[in-house]
Amino acid sequence: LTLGRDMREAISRDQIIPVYQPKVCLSTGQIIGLEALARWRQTEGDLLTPSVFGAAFDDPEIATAMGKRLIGKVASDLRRWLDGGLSPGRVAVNLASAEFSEPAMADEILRILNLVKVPLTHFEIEVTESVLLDGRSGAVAAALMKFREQGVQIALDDFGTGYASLTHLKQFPVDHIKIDRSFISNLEQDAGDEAIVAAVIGLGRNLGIQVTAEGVETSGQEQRLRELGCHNAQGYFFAKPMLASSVPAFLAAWP
Ligand code: G
Ligand code: G
Ligand code: NA
Ligand code: MN
Repeated sequence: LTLGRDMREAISRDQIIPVYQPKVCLSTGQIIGLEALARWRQTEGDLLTPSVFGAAFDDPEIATAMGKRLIGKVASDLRRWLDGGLSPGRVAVNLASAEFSEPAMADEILRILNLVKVPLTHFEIEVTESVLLDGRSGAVAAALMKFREQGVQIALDDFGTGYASLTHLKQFPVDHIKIDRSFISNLEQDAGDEAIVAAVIGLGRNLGIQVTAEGVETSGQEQRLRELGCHNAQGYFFAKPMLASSVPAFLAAWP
């Protein structure tokens, strides 16, 4: 309850902002996109992570309000970067289950994205498997189809930690799979983790779905993932999430 009040206030004061973490193509080394992650910037300048306010994503009204604000900022950041001649690739935004409870959500988000006149193919939506499972799956599938018809791609996040993942790949329009970082951290030491990662990469390749490894922290992990044929990777090894103001210099300096 206190969190709800605090978050409404944070939203109205425009304190919910995106930070951006790059995604890298493992075969070319190029930046293929950025994931936007929500942060709460308090008056003192501290950036709080969703470990403090993430519960607010469970409340349909607050989650929707935060999501729209964030997406508006993401869209205008992208507009500015493109105008500056930068190539940030596709920018992904996370959507929580609660945000799908509002029937007009997809149309509203598409409207916000269209305001900046950036082709919708520059955007991506990330949802976890739990979003697909929560009893609103018909509404979720309809919303995802609507995004995809407009060129927005869909990523299935934290893949491998949910249930019935393989059915989801048939039932929902999925362009990307993101392998949960719990399978990556011991990739080089744990043969079981490596087998799972290799299987997911094979699945993606056979289904024509791009696979991204999350939470890559070492060059050894990056190398192994490349050998296994993983398309893309994201993690502290490449870059930590950064403020929008740091993105241009980062992109310019990237080899
Ligand atoms: O950086 P990290 O602490 O950002 O994120 C923690 C968790 O919060 C992750 O599971 C991430 O997907 C989720 N998260 C981060 N930003 C958003 C957002 O804007 N919307 C939703 N729904 N979840 C987010
Ligand atoms: O659930 P989702 O995958 O959206 O959340 C991504 C979370 O993982 C965010 O909290 C982000 O800050 C964090 N993260 C990103 N890269 C790394 C990494 O290399 N190591 C660890 N431990 N966390 C990471
Ligand atoms: Na995500
Ligand atoms: Mn994830």
